[in-house]
Amino acid sequence: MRITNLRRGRIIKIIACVLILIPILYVILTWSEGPTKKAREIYNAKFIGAKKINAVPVLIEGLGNFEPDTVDIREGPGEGGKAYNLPEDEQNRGSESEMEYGMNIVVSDKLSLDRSIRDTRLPECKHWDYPYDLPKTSVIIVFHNEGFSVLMRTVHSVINRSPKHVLHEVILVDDFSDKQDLKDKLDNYIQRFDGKVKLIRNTEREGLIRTRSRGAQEATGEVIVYLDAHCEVNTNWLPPLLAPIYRDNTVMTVPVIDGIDHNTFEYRPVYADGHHYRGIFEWGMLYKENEVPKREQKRRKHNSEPYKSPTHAGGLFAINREFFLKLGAYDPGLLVWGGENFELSFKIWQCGGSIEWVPCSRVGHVYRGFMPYNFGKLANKKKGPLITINYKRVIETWFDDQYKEYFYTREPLARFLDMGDITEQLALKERLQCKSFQWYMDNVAYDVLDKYPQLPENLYWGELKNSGTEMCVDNLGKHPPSLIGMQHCHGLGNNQLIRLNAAGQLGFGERCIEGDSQGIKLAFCRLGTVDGPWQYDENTSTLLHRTYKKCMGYHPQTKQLALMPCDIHNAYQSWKFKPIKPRW
Ligand SMILES: [Mn+2]
Repeated sequence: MRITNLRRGRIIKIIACVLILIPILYVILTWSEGPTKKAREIYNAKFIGAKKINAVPVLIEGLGNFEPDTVDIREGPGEGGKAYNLPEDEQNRGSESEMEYGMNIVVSDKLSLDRSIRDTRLPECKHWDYPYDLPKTSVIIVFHNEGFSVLMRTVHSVINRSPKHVLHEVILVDDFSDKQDLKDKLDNYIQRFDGKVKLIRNTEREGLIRTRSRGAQEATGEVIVYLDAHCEVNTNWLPPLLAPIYRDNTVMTVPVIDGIDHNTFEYRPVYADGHHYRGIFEWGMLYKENEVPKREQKRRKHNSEPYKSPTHAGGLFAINREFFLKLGAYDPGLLVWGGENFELSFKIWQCGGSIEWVPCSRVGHVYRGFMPYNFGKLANKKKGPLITINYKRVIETWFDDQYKEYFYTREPLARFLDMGDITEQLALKERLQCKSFQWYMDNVAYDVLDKYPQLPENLYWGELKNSGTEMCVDNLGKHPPSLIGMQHCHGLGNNQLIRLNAAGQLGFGERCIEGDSQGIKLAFCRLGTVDGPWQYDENTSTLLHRTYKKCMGYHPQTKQLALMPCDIHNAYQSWKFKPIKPRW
């Protein structure tokens, strides 16, 4: 009896000791995280007593701690994110500015730089408390010949809608613009921000990718946020973007993008209410989005919480600066624009980090009608399409061999491109002991193969030449669905590069060729399939549509391509795949 009592007493003592030791150990272990942690404690001290501080966001009953107390109600053109239409006598000038900038600068000039926009967030977003001592942030905005008012509205929205103690600086990086109003006028204008807005300029054109890396070098905040130069950030956009990085500084976060119309500057959501999408890709490295799969949805308690994403569109994201530089920033061998979003994404995931999209952080972005500038001298240095060169560097560095084949199947000419030297990139991958692409596909991008299955090899690829006309099948640069036609063979690929794969799919790039009673059409390939109805017979040179049991042929009277009863003696039904040899 006594003995058991004694034992019981001892057990209680041991438990008590353990209970006391755990918090002490916790403090010791977390203390060793270094000076940033200590700085955080100081900030915390200011806020303690006012509200409980949590390392992770907490959903509360009332308004979240960073929410503005009042809603910004303003009157005037474009206020509330409404569309603005020019009076008739200014419409010509407006159209001209659209030709010059890819967006209507005359409209933009009419709207206040401080205009209000619709709060497009889920209602739940207003009720999150975030850690008060979020990391100091540098917002980096790269621009080249941007419209002055569009650029400045981006800056105004950041200043107006970010917590002062978190926004460390806004860095404008000018990639060698030549527009007059981006010179002295800009220097003078930013004086009003009392040093919070800095401007640095390239002395020659570097391209978006290198200019962004330069911004990261010059920034002094703990976290950097990249924005395009034609954005408007929405209510309380920054804290939700920073909270996941506060928790874990290897997380890169991405805001959900809203659209700003390039003609009327109307602000409106791109995505259906309450539905979440994430970034994926197809095997030609075109960026795609997919509704967040169940597996990822289920991991979260609330629909407004961040979710993991395989990749991102490229322009807008937040990342710990040290982590970004440790990953080598962007591969300096990437040229101008394109593929850098994939490079960064694969690198982050495969080398120990992760990407989260943040529904409560909304940023409006002007989608331009077209790219209003050329690549200048930058394009002269390389032979072949710049973007495909970039993709090749990225896939040769980060893909496993099996997946590289899918890319070359989809982009057969890429094999012939000179991608430059990737030794440094491979060394970085080795040094950081990054995981395989297979690991990434299994654990992160597991929804990609559902939408874009592995590609069967090409049985034939090149131009498809008709013996009767000596002309080549050409998609005429149109968007699907549309009839395709014939043009003189030019041997350059582009709109004449056709592939027939081992599963009978005939296509241009990511598009498919289909045939029916109306003719031969360019069509969207059915998601999740890589097969098709076509069969080429080398002996008879005919192209059979197996479903309709008819052959593809040219109709000399209508000058249209059509499905017709097969006739092996008809030269207009005789086709030859002619390999393309790039001239770069
Ligand atoms: Mn943009």
